[in-house]
Amino acid sequence: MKVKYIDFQKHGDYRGQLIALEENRNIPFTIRRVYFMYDTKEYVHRGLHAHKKLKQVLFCVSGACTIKLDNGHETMDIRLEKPFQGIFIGPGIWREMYDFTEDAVLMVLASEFYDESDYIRDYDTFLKNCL
Ligand code: T46
Repeated sequence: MKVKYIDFQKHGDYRGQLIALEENRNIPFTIRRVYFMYDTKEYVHRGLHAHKKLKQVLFCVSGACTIKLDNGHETMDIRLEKPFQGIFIGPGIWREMYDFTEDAVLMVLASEFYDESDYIRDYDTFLKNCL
């Protein structure tokens, strides 16, 4: 699966923790876009699509949520619950985000500007592309 767990280095001292994110260093692409979601209701499922080209790194800077990843052959669930834990998702992976805590802030670094034509929103079309 084109998915990789990233443990960001913590620069901690007596004042607390600091995480640094650098393109083409600990983030494996050039960062063209950053977005985040918050105030997500507990029962909500977001995502439910794949991307043709986009690479992303997702992490919860606050709270927690679960990401279901599916490459058309196997699925895995990852709980993002620490600000230093990130997940790299490459193209061709169906994703679904759910079980958000009330305080969850899901931050995403993306390799491309927003482009609706990069989305595969139909699961059967996604599966056909996986063959
Ligand atoms: C993804 C998962 C993890 C924009 O105008 N610009 C943007 O950069 C984004 C990401 C969204 N939007 C608009 C498009 C929709 O009208 O914001 C609205 C909500 O977007 P969407 O329904 O696509 O959100 P999610 O949570 O289902 O998916 C998002 C990303 O779109 C997607 O690339 O991988 O987060």
